[in-house]
Amino acid sequence: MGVNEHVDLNGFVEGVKRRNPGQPEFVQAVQEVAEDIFDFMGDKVKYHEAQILRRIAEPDRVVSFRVCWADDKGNIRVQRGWRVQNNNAIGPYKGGIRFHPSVTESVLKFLAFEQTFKNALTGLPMGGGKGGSNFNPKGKSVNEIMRFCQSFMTELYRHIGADVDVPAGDIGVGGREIGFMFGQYKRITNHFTGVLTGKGLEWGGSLIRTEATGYGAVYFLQNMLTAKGMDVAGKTAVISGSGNVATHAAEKIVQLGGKVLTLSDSEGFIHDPDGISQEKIDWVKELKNVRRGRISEYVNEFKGASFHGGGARPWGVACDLALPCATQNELNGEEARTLLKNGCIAVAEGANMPTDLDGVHIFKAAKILYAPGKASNAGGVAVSGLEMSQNSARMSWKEEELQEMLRDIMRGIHDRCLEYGGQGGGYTDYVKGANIAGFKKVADAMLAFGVV
Ligand code: NDP
Ligand code: 2IT
Repeated sequence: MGVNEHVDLNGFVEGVKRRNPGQPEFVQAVQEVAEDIFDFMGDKVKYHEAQILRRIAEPDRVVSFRVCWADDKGNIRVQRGWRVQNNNAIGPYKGGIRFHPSVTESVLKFLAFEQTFKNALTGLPMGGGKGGSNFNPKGKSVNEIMRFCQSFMTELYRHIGADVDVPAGDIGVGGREIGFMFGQYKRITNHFTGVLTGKGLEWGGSLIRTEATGYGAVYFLQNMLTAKGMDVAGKTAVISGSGNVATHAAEKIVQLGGKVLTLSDSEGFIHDPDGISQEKIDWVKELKNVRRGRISEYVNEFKGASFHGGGARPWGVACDLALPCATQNELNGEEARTLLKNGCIAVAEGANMPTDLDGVHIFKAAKILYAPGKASNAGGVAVSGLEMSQNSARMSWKEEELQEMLRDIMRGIHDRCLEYGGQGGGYTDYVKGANIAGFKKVADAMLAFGVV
């Protein structure tokens, strides 16, 4: 027996806090996973002795770098960039890039940690990573965005590669930014490889990557409802966010006969009691992707809708289904209680860690259908994995084939959650199921490699 057998959950979490001062998001993500993993490890001495969870919670490396660029007035601006390479036990590091003023090392470390479990759950060979910058794209000209992306890639390129680390989009990084970064990577290295995913269809991108996260989250929700003999049709849904994930989740809910009541951004939420139809969703996509406007503008276009400002969140609107699709910690314990009180039966997270730890405990205690982001938002990275396969084989799958693969992968993740999260009496703890299934795959690979 080794010296580590007596470390318990509290001791472990205290150690994580001590080693990561000032990184609350990272500690939160590790604690949430550790609560389930310690339970699972119980008498499984091999994981304790090999310190597997401790090793997964210590990134392989964190690269931090300066990003300088000149704004349109000629002022020199200085930002910080990072790439967190958390774990590559089962495949090259894989995960998005986020440009948002709220980005810190703690945020990217939590995202790279979560990504490690999420990517394992997809069944595809991808490790976990995440990157980004505290750069704020809002209000910047296209030329400023381009210069920033080029400067960011001028350092990042030396840390990534098709078999090393494959970034993609996340908050503030969509097709336009991936284009600027891919262009700069190619210019520096002269290599046309699948080094980024979320690429344009003309230059190596995959069909349905844009839709995959939001659609996948609703497929997961549908799987949870079906397991209980229910359906999306006729149900009301409250969605936060109005970006890539939120608009495509809304689209799929509408396609399946549900009614979407809200969307939001960092300034507040809109409530449309008539339902946000496909036509209205298309208008929001244009607002966000082309005009780069704010969700508050919705009420000028569609009468009957109201805007609730001051950063208000939509969780007080009564609904059957809730899909947080904006950002981390956007749904707290009190809001979780409000959702339950108003009759919400299912929550599927499109964002990463949108529910804080209190909220997670409340949903678990209420035994509702609750899917954590690492399970329900994995459709995006899964189709990124399929984009990597297509790039390696230098071919493209058809849309119907990819749609079926995405549905199949989300079904597979749901099955894995059932396998490890079934609690008897018909209740599935999807958080526990996702944590254990993701952990087991990565942990067993790490055991095979010895002490590295
Ligand atoms: P987008 O940039 O397309 O949209 C982000 C949306 O969230 C915007 O409406 C934005 O509002 C809002 N938002 C961002 N930060 C905050 C904040 N601090 N407070 C309130 N609202 C905020 O990003 P995505 O849709 O791609 O990402 C949304 C979430 O989904 C993130 O958690 C991301 O990590 C996760 N995710 C994304 C995947 C993908 O494939 N894109 C895959 C899996 C998960 P505003 O414009 O005001 O900032
Ligand atoms: O959080 C995520 O899974 C993403 N932002 C997508 C990552 C990817 O590599 O497609």
